[in-house]
Order: sequence, then C-alpha cells, then structure tokens
Amino acid sequence: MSIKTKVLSTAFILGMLASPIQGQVYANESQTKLNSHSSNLTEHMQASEIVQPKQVLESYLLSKSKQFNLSNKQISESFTVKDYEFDKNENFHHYRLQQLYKGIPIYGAEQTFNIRTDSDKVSFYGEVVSDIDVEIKTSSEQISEKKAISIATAGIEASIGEVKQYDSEVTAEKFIYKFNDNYYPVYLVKASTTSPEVGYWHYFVNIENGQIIDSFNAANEITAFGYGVFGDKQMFKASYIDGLFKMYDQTRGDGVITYDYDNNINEDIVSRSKLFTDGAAVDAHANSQKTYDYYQKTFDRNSVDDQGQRLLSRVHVGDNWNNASWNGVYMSYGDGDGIRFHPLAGGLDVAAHEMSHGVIQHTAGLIYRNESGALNESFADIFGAMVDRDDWIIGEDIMANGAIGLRSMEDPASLIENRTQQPYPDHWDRRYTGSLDNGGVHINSSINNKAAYLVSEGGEHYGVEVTGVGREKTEQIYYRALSVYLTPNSTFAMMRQAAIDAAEDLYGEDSAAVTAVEQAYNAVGVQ
Ligand SMILES: [Ca+2]
Ligand SMILES: [Ca+2]
Ligand SMILES: [Ca+2]
Ligand SMILES: [Zn+2]
Repeated sequence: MSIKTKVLSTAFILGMLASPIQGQVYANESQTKLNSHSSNLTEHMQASEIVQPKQVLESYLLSKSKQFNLSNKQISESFTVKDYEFDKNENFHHYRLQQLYKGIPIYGAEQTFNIRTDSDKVSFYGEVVSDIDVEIKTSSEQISEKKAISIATAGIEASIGEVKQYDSEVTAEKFIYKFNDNYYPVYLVKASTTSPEVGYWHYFVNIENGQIIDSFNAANEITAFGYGVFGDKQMFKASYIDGLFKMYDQTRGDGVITYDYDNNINEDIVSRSKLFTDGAAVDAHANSQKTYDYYQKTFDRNSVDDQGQRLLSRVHVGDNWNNASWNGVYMSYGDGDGIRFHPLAGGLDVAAHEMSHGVIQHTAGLIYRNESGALNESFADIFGAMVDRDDWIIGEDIMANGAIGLRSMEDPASLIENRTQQPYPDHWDRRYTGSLDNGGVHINSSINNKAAYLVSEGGEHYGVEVTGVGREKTEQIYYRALSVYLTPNSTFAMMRQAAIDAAEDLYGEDSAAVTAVEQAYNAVGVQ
C-alpha cells in the first residue's frame, strides 16, 4: 500500500505569479470542460524547470488561460486548493481545487490536478466556469447566515412537517450557484433529518433577498449488503448521506431504520462502503424489510398500521439480553447470552413475530392477557412462520442451547415450556390456567398455533383427520379473521368462528378451506 501524506488541510489562495501576461480570450468559448484531459508536462516546460509541484500547477493553469477563457489575473485569483496529498512512493502529487468568483466558491466547480514528478505527467479534470458576471453586494445588504438557516428550515418543515430535532447542526455556506442559466450568490443550507422524513436537505437561499432559489434532498437510496450474525449474506436498502452509508431505507412506507442501542441511545449505523459489518444490525435491517415486503405483497398492507408507519429497530439492547420485543414504536433485539440464545436479530421469524405484534395492535387489538393474549401471541407466531416460510418452528436459528426452537407449531408438545416445565399444550383440554405469563399468553398460543398448522398442512391430531389447504390460503384466512372479525376481547371460540367466516368469505361456504378450519379446531378441542 502506498503511503499518503496529508500535507495541507486548510485552503489557500494561489499566489499570483511574478508577471502575469494577459492571455488571448476565445470569444466562442465561455466555459471549458476538460474531462480526462491529460498531457505530457514536457509540452509546456522542461522537466528541469520543475521546482515545486505547486508552481507546476500555477504554470499549468496559466498555460490554459485561453481554454478557460480567464485572464491570467483571474486565473491567479480564481482557484484555491481544497485538498493536497502527496504519495511518496509514487512521486504523485494530488490537488483538488475549488474555483472562486470574487472570493466565493462556485458550487460544483472543482478540479483535480495530478502530477507524477518522476514521469513529468500531469492530468487535469473538471469544469472551469468563465461566464459569470454577478454583482456581489456588500455584507450590510446581505441576509445573515442565521436568517438563511431559518428560511431553509421553514422550507423543509413546510414540505415534510415539523422537525423536532435535526440530526446535526444546520449549516450555511456561501456559494455562487447556477440555476436556470443565471448565477446567484447564495447560502447553501444543509440539514439532516430522520423524522418525519429521512433527508439530507440542500437549500440554496439567495444572499440578497432570502429567496429559496433551489432545493433538493441529497439522501440517496442504495442497495447495501452485509453478513448477518450467522454469516448469511443479506442485501438491503440503505441511504448514502453526506459521504456515509446509513441504515435508512427510504423505499418502504415512511422508512425502515435500524439503530445501534449499545450505549442506550439510538446511534446511526454507518459505513464508509456498501458493506455493513454489524451482523445483528444487518439481520435486523434486512429482516424488517422482508417482513414489510411480506405484508405489502400478501395483504397489500403498508407497514404495521397500513399507513406506512416507520419501522424502527434497535440492536444490542441490554446486556446479553435474551429477548426481542415490540413496544409499539421499536423492535428491540438483545444479543443473547450465547448460552441459551444467539443474537436474537438473527431470526427472521423472530423479527416477523415482533413486527406482527404491530399489525395485531392496529387490527384486532387483542388484549395481551389470558385467551385474547394467547391469540395475540399465536397470530405473531403464525405470521412469523409465514414470513420465515421454510419451517413451522419459531426461533430455530437463534437457539444456542441445542433446542430445536422456542416453539413448534407443528408439534407444540415436543418442546418443554420454561415456566411450567410442562410440554406446550396442543389441545384445549391441556390449556394452562395459571397466572404466569399474563395467563399463559406464550403457552396457550400453541393451541391456536397447532390449529393454524393443521389448516395449512393437515394431518391427524387426537384422532381427528384434517386435509390441509396450504400456506397461501391459510395466511389469507388468518389475516382476514384478524383484520375483519376479531376484537380486543376475543376468545378461542371466537377465533374458530372468525376463521370459518373468513374462509367462507374467501373460498365459499362449501370450500375445502372451511372444512379444514372446522376440522383443525375440532382437532385441538376448540368449539
Ligand atoms: Ca448492549
Ligand atoms: Ca427458518
Ligand atoms: Ca422458523
Ligand atoms: Zn410475542
């Protein structure tokens, strides 16, 4: 690897050369683009004349006076060095220039100039502007930076709604800005927002009268990737904002954002490249997007509230926390203790389960205790198993202790429930009637889980034969029961009736789907 020495960080104006000679000006060339223009330095001077690379730069610019359509005096006053790097091994000098007009940077008019001193090669890229003729008023006739910022933020909030907090200080910088073939002295006001919309706002405010000349959002959506907690490659949407990639997906609803909560505050997850390296964040972000897409494609539902509610996730919550949760606003994922659980963000069914609690909250609103609470948990498992479609186990990927999963929908009783130290119930007669776990919401959910499994896959259960109708019909039946029929206090008996009504609506009274639902609930003893 070559070593780059950053010699200079602050800009300076190139000094005027001793006796600049007024160059001839081409009348037909108001502006010159020199893209990929490179020439051998010996065209312009003898290698022996090279004293300082900066002198080479100055001489080069002056030698291009005609193409640039700038006088030698203008050239010597029009460029500042924004950045200079020197690579010793390569004898490579790199300059990044900013063109000025009357001392003010011209927006976008940057150039690179590279010199390889051992081969006398130079290259020059970039646009040089020469057709500006703008009067710059004295500072007493200009609006203040503060005023420009308040004009821009008012504009932002008129377009996206009130911004309670900007993500960083809103800044204003003077530029000459070209818009519709005219040049204006402006303040470029830059503001970063997350709520109510993700944006990296650029507002160009006229220095003289405070008019907003132009504005845009420079937060770009991109596809990024990373490797999850188990090394699986995940692709997901992110944003490119001000030189950094962030886990902001602006393409789904009002957005999908994942934060690092390791320090007990939301911190942006950023990367200098499209590769993200925080496995838990990669999984949480990708799984939120997959779950969003499932609801969108399967039920035409726009996020948990069907109004595009922003999906917010936090990873590294707590200290080796063995849990994941939904609190109405955030999905939170613990890292697990490595003994019972791996990082919980690694489970697609876990993510889909948590987000489905949001859907349940905005549909039937099943109250989180006793029978309605068990149905709430069961719906979260059902949709968890529909998003993570390759099995009927919940949490198979996140177990560190060798268990097959947290819960089995296919055979609930094959797993021992932690609190009761009993097999999960797979029949109404085996339901839990104690007060632990809000009246067994994570326990009795298994009775309805088994019914949903039977509707889809069929089978014999306690002597009752069920002919399954497949996942596609099953998910529609349960979604319709949840969103059209059930209410906060619904019981298992109402669940049975709602599933029958939903199956009748969707597939007809005499359909195999109705029979499957009736038989499935007979099999688990729910009448
Ligand atoms: Ca932590
Ligand atoms: Ca799976
Ligand atoms: Ca699963
Ligand atoms: Zn749950």
